[in-house]
Amino acid sequence: MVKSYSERAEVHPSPVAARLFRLMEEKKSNLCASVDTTSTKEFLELIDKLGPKICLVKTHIDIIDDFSYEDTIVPLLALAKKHNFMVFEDRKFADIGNTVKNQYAHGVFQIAKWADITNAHGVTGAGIVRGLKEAAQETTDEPRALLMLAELSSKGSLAYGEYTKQTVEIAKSDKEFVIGFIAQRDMGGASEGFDWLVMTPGVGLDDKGDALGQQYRTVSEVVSTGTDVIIVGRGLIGKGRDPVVEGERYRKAGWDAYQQRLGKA
Ligand code: 5BU
Repeated sequence: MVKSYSERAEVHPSPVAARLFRLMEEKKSNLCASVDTTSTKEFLELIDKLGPKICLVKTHIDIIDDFSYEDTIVPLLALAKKHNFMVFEDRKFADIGNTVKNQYAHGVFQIAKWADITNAHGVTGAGIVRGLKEAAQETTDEPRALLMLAELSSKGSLAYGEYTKQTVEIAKSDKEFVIGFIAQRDMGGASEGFDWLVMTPGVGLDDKGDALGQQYRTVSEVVSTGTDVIIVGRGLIGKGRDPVVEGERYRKAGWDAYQQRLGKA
């Protein structure tokens, strides 16, 4: 039986996952907006428009030309409060534990200070989880969480088979800090007591892909194969699209697909 987001919130060992599940239920949204834009002004304007429709904002903070903590992050956090969404920096850490510890907490972006969630590749082994967790603990009293990159949406991705399996093994090394995966489908774990969140990029209702290897699946396809949170970028904010209209369209599609998975629709 598929459990509801609120049932999962009640017993989840991670306060980050529990909070996310609760606000998903409150806002009736499993939509994460990937706001891949290069100016702070546009970034904040789009997020303000999409805010009511989403549970999560996914950032690539290093693509913003005029980034500053004061002018980019402080207003982002104000919008997160105003619209009640959480923040996920799609940093894709991929180095040894000691290096990612510095990359997560320091430098220009200081990701550990403001992002509720970030993600990491398993390629360097389980030390990456320990390094990131230490950085979080040394940086802030706020709860932080990690997603492991088990699968990717792009054509020709090398993350499959044994690589994916071993990445899932790494996730088991920390039940509280690792809340789940970026993946294209359910990654199991329930029989061993894990309740992993699966977030899925490469979701689009109008396009099949792009010229650089991206591949899109529909909302109902991904939710039916185990996705908890749909990640949508250009489907919401691409050229010629109205983010308010598309935000509601994807929110509704995601919520309807979730209801169907629960057997309620
Ligand atoms: P799009 O505009 O919906 O194609 O954007 C997808 C976003 O998700 C973009 O920020 C990518 O970096 C990110 N992404 C992805 O597309 N596929 C993956 O497997 C992973 C991340 Br991991």
